[in-house]
Amino acid sequence: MKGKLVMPKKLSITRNSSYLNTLRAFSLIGVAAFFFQSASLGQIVYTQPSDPIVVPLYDESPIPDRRIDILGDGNFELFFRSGTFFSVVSPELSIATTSFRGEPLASLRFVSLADDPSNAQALGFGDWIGPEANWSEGSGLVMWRNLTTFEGVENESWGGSFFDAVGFYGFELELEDEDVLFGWIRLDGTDAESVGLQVIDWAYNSVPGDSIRAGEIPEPRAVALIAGMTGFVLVLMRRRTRRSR
Ligand SMILES: [Ca+2]
Repeated sequence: MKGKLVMPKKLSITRNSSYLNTLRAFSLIGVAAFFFQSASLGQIVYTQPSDPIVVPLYDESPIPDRRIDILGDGNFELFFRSGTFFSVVSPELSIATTSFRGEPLASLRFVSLADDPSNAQALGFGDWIGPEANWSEGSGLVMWRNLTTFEGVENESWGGSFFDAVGFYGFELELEDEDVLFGWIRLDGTDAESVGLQVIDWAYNSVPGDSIRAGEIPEPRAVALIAGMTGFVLVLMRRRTRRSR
């Protein structure tokens, strides 16, 4: 009850200063959004080829279109291939093992399974890729197929982190000045039996040493700015509604 008597007097003063506050807060939010974008999300460099890069079963040797130029500088950092190892155990039994691997062409490490450094881990969307990950060097297995032939009867089996899955291959790329960049490559093994392994897209954080989340892509600056402004206007409207009551 007391408040009701005081309110009309204060209202005009509050309103004037609230307009000033509006302007101040508005510009502050804009500036904050701008810097937030430049400091974090704006540093992600994303590449999506027009078509997925397909690594079929029984790929004999690496060919240029399966090589990945992560930085877009004309040099390839790694390639994905499949290769088959035949072993004849006895006249009745033979085994053909095809492995799909990521092969570094630069100083590149990959996120591996915690209990098996030869296997690449299929990271989930949003997983952090940074210094703390399980890093392994060299060739990383992403999926495999075993074809066993026993007395003329074939038995096929598949496995590996990316088999029948879409996941993120996390990498750490060491540059010439020994700075490191973190990034991800999206691999699709859902059509492994019919198509093979598909390289969908990739991204890296261009700030050396800064982590990236699996699947993270650059967010347009304007979107964040508009989101910030919209939120602020909503708060303002609520305040006004409350005051005019
Ligand atoms: Ca490159």
